[in-house]
Amino acid sequence: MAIKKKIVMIGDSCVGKTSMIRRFVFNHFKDSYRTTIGSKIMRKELNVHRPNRTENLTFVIWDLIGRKGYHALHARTFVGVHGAICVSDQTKMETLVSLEDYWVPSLFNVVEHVPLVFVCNKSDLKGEVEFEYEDLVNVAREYNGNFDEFLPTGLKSSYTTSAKDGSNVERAFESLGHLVLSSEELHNPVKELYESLVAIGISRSKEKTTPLGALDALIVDFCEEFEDSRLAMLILRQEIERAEININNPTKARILKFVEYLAEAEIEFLDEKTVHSNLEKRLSWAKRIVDRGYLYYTENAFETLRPSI
Ligand SMILES: Nc1nc2c(ncn2[C@@H]2O[C@H](COP(=O)(O)OP(=O)(O)OP(=O)(O)O)[C@@H](O)[C@H]2O)c(=O)[nH]1
Ligand SMILES: [Mg+2]
Repeated sequence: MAIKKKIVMIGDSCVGKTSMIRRFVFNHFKDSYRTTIGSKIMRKELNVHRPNRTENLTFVIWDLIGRKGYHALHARTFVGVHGAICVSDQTKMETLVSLEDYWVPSLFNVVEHVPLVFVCNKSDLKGEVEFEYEDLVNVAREYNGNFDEFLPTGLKSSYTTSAKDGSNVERAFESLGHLVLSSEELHNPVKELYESLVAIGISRSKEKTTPLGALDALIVDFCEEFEDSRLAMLILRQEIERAEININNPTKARILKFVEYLAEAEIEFLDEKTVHSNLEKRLSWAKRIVDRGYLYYTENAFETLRPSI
């Protein structure tokens, strides 16, 4: 029987998370860049050759926006994760630092000590390299102490990869396959409940007065109406694009528009009273956003104005 495992791609914007999935699932590469709005889910089956038998493993791969600050969205995505691919860009030192400072701690806040595979991507850009493979191995060692002993000869828990020319992409996923099967735990409902409480707690307590914090809260609030987070994300993506929000740098004016669009979308599947109370609640969050004085919201128009002084 196929074993299903949820894994997640973590790492800064533009490091190549989506490109690695695209290479692994479709064996394809695109030069153009389009940031991942919210999260996206892909599936891929792989055979993992264990010492005694071959396991048929289905990876449910969650692709995530790499913009930092979406604490609630990230925490929600991390619930129930069995492993992660931690992606850095070998041409940008700060992307390696981020894994240590931000991404792995955020993940471990929700799911403790799941196995990780570390990659420095874009190895094809040889002339622009800012750090060495050994630097990556040193970071990986901090978290993956003895994980390597679960891997068969030839596989590792750190790689230089290129989504562009395909090198080591499949091996990185295959290694994670071995690691998640090795660290398989018995089903533990208490732990799962705890994990979801942590995620909800993070979403409630977080900073909602910045545009990013408010958008983060709105995304998670909307998702909570849905059992099917894939469908929720599809609607969210559509409404985010319709409101012309730059997900990496959202503004108050656009978020207010987005809140209206969410209510329009909800009319399709919720009763009028709930839609109205959701709208009131979300408007109150959006109105509290402090936009550092650059943006003004007027009743009739959503305009971006530069202060005259
Ligand atoms: N040369 C080279 N370019 C790459 C490689 N992987 C990704 N890219 C490029 O880097 C850019 C960003 O790639 P994405 O996969 O969209 O990055 P991401 O991490 O998903 O970014 P967010 O969704 O914003 O978090 C795109 O223009 C890709 O074509 C690689 O291995 N080599
Ligand atoms: Mg992406």
